[in-house]
Amino acid sequence: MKEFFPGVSKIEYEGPGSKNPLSFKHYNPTEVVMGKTMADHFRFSVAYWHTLKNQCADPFGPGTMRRPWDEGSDPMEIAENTMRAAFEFFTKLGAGFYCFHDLDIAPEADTLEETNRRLDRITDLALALQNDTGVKLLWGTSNLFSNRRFMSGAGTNPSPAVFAYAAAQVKRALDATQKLAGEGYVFWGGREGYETLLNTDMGRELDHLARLLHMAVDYKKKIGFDCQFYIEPKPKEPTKHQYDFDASSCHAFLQKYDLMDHLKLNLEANHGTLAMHTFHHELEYAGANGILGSVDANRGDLMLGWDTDQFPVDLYDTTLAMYTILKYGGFTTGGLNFDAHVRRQSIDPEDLFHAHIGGMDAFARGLKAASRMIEDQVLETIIKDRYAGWDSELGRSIEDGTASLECMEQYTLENGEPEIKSGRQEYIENILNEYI
Ligand code: XUL
Ligand code: CO
Repeated sequence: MKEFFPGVSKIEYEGPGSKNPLSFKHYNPTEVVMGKTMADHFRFSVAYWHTLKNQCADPFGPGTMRRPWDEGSDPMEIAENTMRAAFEFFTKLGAGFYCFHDLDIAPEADTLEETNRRLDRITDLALALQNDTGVKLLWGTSNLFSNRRFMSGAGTNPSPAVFAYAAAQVKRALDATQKLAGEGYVFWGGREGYETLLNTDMGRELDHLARLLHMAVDYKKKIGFDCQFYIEPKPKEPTKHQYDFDASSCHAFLQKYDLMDHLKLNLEANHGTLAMHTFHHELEYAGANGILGSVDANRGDLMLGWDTDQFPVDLYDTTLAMYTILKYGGFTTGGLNFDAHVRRQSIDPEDLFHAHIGGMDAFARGLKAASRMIEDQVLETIIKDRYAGWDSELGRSIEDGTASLECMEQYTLENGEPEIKSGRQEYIENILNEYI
């Protein structure tokens, strides 16, 4: 069998002293942190579309990647080679999971029938490779944004025939995800938004998007497929405005359309920052509202206004992300999917390993720092103390709804000017830095 990464053997944990760039310095899959192995905490996943398929074209030039699995002229032969290269990569890296769009693994043909046949054929191979290696599917999804038929959206398209095409594709992608025992399924609204409101019926489009999700919920039930659904917020790109703007707009959408029991969020760091939030904010919002599901791990660039999908290496970010994920109980069906690609100049297949190793080590350091903070109850103590007044008679009467405006007036007349306290932000930031 052809080896696609001949210069790389299995990546092992060698510890912080190691000078071997193809080793983990911090991610030790079997090390137990707060009662769970690191592998179980993270459930690291490789994104098929970036790591195997992204040739890194940009608006000024075509892709720069020349991958050995991309050679040949028969699209299905390329697809099969790509799948074999993928599993060689997953196992050498030691990532337990992967994620794909239907069209990443099976190239789109001229008709839906032929595309479906290709998907059936390639998922046979994926299933065999999953069984051989033990690598699992974290989630599947459908690409409802590349083909020109989806230029005006999929579930939100002005044409019901395009809606139907998208729904047909979702059905088959769900079948494929079930066949591969995927633990989740993601809906990222790739073009579910608008370029101009001058030609857009926003209310109707939102109703239609909800219909697509309800159809998927019904179908999942019908085929007896037990997986978690997620929607993935992103504020813009490719459209000027995407309806799933951020965690809170997705939350409002799920509530309005009675979908709260069926979907959680797949939060992507770079999508959060495009929405002018920190990744930490998006995780906290989702956690506090019971919809924190899974994570697309990456980072943006402060100097650029688009989705750069870089590998996460900022320890401040990974610490606060892991702190929040641990605070809300850790992943169940979700995991950390590296929705990230190497830079256009990083053309060696080996760069794919350096990128993932860096991301995994950065999250391992974040986990260790976050777990020490939780053990010492640093932020918990500070926050508990800051809100202690709410455990008093006054606080409880407000929280349990028994107090009225008249009671508040009575209390204030009796007690006068309230005592105010420092928020101590700088003090807390200094403590945080000691843990990082
Ligand atoms: C695009 C993006 C997607 C989704 C899956 O910005 O993040 O790759 O994660 O469709
Ligand atoms: Co993503």
